[in-house]
Amino acid sequence: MTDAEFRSGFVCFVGRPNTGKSTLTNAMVGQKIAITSSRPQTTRHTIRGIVHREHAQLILVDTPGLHRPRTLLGQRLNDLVRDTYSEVDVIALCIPADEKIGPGDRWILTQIRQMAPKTTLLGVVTKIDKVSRDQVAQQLVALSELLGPEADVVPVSAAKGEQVEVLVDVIASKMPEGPAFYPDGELTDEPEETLMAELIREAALEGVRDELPHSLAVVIEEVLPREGDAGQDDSSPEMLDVHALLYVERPSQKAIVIGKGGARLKEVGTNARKQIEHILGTRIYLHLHVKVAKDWQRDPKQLGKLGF
Ligand SMILES: Nc1nc2c(ncn2[C@@H]2O[C@H](COP(=O)(O)OP(=O)(O)OP(=O)(O)O)[C@@H](O)[C@H]2O)c(=O)[nH]1
Ligand SMILES: [Mg+2]
Repeated sequence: MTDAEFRSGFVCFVGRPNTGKSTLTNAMVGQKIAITSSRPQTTRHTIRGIVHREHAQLILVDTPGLHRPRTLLGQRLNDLVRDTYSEVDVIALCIPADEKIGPGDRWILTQIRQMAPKTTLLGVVTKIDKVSRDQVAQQLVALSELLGPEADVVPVSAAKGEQVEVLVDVIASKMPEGPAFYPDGELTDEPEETLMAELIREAALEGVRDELPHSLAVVIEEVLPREGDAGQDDSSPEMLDVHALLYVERPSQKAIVIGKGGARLKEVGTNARKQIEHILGTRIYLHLHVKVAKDWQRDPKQLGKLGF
């Protein structure tokens, strides 16, 4: 038998905030490249994850959750997602198994149909470990009715790794024939500084409530090799000094992020450092500073400075 044809292409995961898009991206890639949290609106830029298989390469585009925007940041994120619709081969609409399909989901579908009427649409029911089999079946039917008879619907649990490989196969089958876009082994095109900033933000999101998650932004200021640390031994691992700024919108938020006697910030630093070292394979020393950038989510100038 001759080699089966190689397929490659782009798929974007879209859905309301908190529906498990980034967790699914990580599960399919097999490594954490996108941060996740129980707070909605965790993802703030499109993140490419690359899935390598013998006969296919999939480029997953994880996108920010979509909802009616309340700030300029929200508007910009929505625009960003709409822009990606036209650049992909498949759009996968993610709906959690444990929440009823609602107006927010229908609004997203309308947007997809307007922006990319010809793009292959796929339904994904996420978080199936949270409900009974019956409820999964009901959600599959409901999603199928929403998307119409042409669209496949796939149930998946990224947390438990259930059906992840099935989803890879289904998406691969919808990709055009063509060569790989990325070299073997490359799992993302995220710059290391972005990954670091995101892992710090993820650690800082842990345990904070209400408006604060939305008000947090992280910028890496400087990454410097630690001088003299290598000592005489050339084989000793490199050490990096990473200087990061955590932006919040109000002084009261700064106090929360820092915590009593700096305890919270220290914990954030420890957690983020472990994750960053794991991903980069390098020892790092994290210097975290918290700054107030008043109402940056609504301020075009500040948004620009923060990269939005
Ligand atoms: N039980 C369970 N929880 C999940 C699963 N997938 C994601 N979650 C949880 O759902 C929450 C949201 O996950 P994310 O992956 O950050 O969701 P998202 O869609 O990327 O969210 P935004 O970036 O804000 O749009 C987190 O607390 C995850 O741990 C799953 O398969 N099972
Ligand atoms: Mg996300």
